[in-house]
Amino acid sequence: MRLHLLLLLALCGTGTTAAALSYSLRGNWSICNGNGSLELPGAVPGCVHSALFQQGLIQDSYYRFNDLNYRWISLDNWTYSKEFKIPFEISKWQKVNLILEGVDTISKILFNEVTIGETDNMFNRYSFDITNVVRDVNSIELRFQSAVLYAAQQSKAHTRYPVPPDCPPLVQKGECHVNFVRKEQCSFSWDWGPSFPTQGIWKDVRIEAYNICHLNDFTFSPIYDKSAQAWNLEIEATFDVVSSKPVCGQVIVAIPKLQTQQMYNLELQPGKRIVELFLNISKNITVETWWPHGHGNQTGYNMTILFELDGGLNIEKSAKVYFRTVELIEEPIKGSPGLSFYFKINGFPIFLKGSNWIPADSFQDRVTSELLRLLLQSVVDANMNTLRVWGGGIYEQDEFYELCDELGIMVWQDFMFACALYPTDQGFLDSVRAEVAYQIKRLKSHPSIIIWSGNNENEEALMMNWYHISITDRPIYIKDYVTLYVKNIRELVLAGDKSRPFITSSPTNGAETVAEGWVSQNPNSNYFGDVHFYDYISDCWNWKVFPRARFASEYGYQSWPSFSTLEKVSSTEDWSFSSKFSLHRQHHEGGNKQMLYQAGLHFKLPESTDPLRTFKDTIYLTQVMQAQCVKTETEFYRRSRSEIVDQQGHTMGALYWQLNDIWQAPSWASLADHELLSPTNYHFLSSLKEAVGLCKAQITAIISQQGDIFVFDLETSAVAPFVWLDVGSIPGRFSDNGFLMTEKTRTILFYPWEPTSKSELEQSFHVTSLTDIY
Ligand code: BMA
Repeated sequence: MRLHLLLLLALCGTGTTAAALSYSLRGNWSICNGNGSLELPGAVPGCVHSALFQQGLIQDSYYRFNDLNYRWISLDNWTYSKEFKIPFEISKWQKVNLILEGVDTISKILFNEVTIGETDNMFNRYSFDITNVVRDVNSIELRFQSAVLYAAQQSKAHTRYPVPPDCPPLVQKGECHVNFVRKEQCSFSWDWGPSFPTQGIWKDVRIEAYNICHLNDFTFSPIYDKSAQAWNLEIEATFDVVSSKPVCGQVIVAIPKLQTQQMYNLELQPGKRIVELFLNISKNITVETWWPHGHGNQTGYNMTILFELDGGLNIEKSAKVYFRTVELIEEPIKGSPGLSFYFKINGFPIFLKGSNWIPADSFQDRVTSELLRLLLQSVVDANMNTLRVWGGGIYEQDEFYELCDELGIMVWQDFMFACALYPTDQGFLDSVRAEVAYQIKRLKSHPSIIIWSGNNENEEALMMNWYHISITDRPIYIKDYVTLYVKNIRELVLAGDKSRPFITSSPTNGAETVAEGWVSQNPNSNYFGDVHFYDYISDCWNWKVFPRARFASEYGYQSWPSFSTLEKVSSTEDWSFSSKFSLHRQHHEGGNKQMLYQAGLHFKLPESTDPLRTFKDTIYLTQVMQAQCVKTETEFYRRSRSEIVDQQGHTMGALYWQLNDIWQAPSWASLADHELLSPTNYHFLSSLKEAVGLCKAQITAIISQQGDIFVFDLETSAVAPFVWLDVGSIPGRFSDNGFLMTEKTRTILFYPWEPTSKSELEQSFHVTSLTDIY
């Protein structure tokens, strides 16, 4: 057995005490289903689906129709258990806690056969006192209840009035009542995603033992004092003091690069204690601020905090501190009614250009550091500076935000509520309050997060009456809305984090929403706040159809993923646009028809005699259509920054829907299987279907290697629009793609993300241009 024993603090010098020991319960556990007919090993962190797959008991869940075939997994009630010996003398410790960083979702926890607690929120962190039940040899059991069954029970128990929507649209093939459970909302299906309501322990589990006192967590917020023209740092440390007497000592906070060191005296009374420290940085020292990508550096400073307490107890922590200010500016605009809606970073107005982020996989244990880094690096490589972490997914893992800090990606952080109304009974609110307080603490020290937003589209759902609520019943739902997002979530944000703005919803009218009692008649107004805009009927080459809004936080068009992506999860009979598979993977009503309609406005639709060729060409054309539509719309928003036309304009943000995909299916994503659409610009004087003189372009490539990079020297026999270079499943990025080739030769670079060879690339290489289907 591998011991995961971590000595948190070094024993240094005579009389120095180890403050705490931590023993991780990561690794192998046993899993069994409700009636005991299935027993298997499973990894923690992980989930039942992944364990079944790893044992060869199920196929890849994303293959063909397996989302339906494997529905039984999430309808069963599974148990995770483990027996273990603690590799240190447990009786020597005054307090022992079981810490669960993430449990998915509904479970009862037994420790040495004693029930020690329950969980009902995958976004919360749980800590249970096990001092009186822990022994040297222990057993632990998490008895899960299916989140789908739990959600149904909760909805049924809510008898006073319904809380819609009951179920997702049939086309999504999902589960019902997700709004009654604090779990990733899109795990019950979405209009781009499958239904995989996982069960399991999705984050770290450990045992923590300590004497005297323990530092539970610490946070910090840099605050700029305008009048003194100096930076300060507010530090907050939370302690559990288990000593029966007060614990005294001192704290030393140091930021060497800023020549800053400060010492404070400390007296901690027994019990849970919060220590607040205020660090002044001399105004004579130049502090380099953190800037978004494209606007400056992301300078950070190493800080250490050393608590030297009675009895030789030393607790030392270190962190990277970044300094930046953020303001949301809502002020009158000359020549336009309403208010502006834009962000100033370090006092400088910045256009937010980027996209919306969804969970990178249905099974979070498959989301690796490498995947996050590749996706986020692609964001900056494409010259984006912002991602919106959308409210139907998850609060992302720490590494996501650390990378955003490092890369200069601004994060618009939703709280995890989306496209639904929510209950507000006390149990639900208590769970949400714990979740929100915890997430604020966990995330507030990241400079990348520039705004908190209460939910995704719930103000709009309510006020545009998506669920056909009678006008007489509406006040009940407005009251619930205000209770949840204003009286609870907003209150917690204001108390826990003064360093960034909060809005109740997206889209919202900002200050106007507040003035109208927290719900606006039309939350999607062009004159206030942000908008979400989707139109699949109008011609997307006509920029006049787009709203000249203050801030477009969602807009987009669907396309199909590349054939090489689909090939892995389908079989030959699936390879046509009208196959059962193609209909099954499309979760947006009418989506496949909408794509062909939009493509048909400017392109000839593929009609090869070879059905596979037609399928591949159709996929390609949906991507070309999507690229053109998103380009036209994005350029419109960028132009609208400096214009007021018909009293509308001053757009200061364009975040298209959506950056990434959760599985291989049609969606609004333009970054899937690690490919990146090009930012290159060009203008067509007519629809391509009317262009005359286009003839079939023979495009060849000579591939050579230069260090880690591959050079593709292309040559074409004719003008070729939308040249698409494809290297199958070899992950990497082309320096340009989807481009118009008017010149005879062109050199494109390929940056592989994993080691590959020239011959592998030559074998996988495939090039398509519009002339192939004309
Ligand atoms: C918005 C988003 C998502 C959805 C997208 C495309 O409503 O917030 O809920 O996936 O549009 O329909």
